[in-house]
Amino acid sequence: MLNNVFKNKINNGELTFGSWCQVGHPANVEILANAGFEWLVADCEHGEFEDSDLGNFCRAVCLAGKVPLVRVKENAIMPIRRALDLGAVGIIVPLVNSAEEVAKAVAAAKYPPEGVRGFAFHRGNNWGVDFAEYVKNANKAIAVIVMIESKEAVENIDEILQTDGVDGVFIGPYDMSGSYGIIGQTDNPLIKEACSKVAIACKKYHKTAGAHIVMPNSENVDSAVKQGFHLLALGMDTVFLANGAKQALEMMQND
Ligand code: 3PY
Ligand code: MG
Repeated sequence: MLNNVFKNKINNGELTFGSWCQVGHPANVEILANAGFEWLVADCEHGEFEDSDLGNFCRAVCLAGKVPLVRVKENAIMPIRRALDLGAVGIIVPLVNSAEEVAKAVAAAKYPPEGVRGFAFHRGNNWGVDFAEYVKNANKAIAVIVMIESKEAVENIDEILQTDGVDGVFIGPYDMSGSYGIIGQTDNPLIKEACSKVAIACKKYHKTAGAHIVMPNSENVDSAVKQGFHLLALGMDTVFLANGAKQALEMMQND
């Protein structure tokens, strides 16, 4: 169940595309997996996901041969433990602003002695069948990614990336725009400059540079790749549905 394929890929700086699910139904996973995304994120911070949806989310992602990741609802022990126990192979932790906060997320995600994760039988280790194997590999194989979504985090990017156990970062463009006082202006030069600083720091410290491009188009995806981002989440189930529906109606109105 747990292997190093995803983590090796991101740590090697390979370009990889995934997407984001806000609706906690496995059908959305199947649809996005069919489209070809390599990994999918369950959004427990802003999406309609309960803990009880996460097992089925991970099941559906694995059945489709893709990688299940969870954006936990907050930087705390239990949401991180639940996501991993239910089968996530990586966690994305929102609103991390300092090295201290990174250390807290890392501790929650790692078994002792590196962290405080509790030992048990759970879906992640095949309900105990693969207990020993899972415990042996988990600290290495599970990706810990923190979200950079504020001016403070951008200012602290060096200490954030130098914290033990963090694999990389993910830009949250909307929170970032709010923090810079330009709510929703995700393409504003101030945000681009902040993203560039983050990408350069990731390169310096050999960490994964990720970004969520909520409303993807060829320009913003191309620009993120050129800046050095290689872990790219494109869109979300809700955005794809809304855009597809709107396009169909516009087509009829233009006829
Ligand atoms: C943000 O834009 O703030 C996000 O968290 C996107 O996932
Ligand atoms: Mg955010």
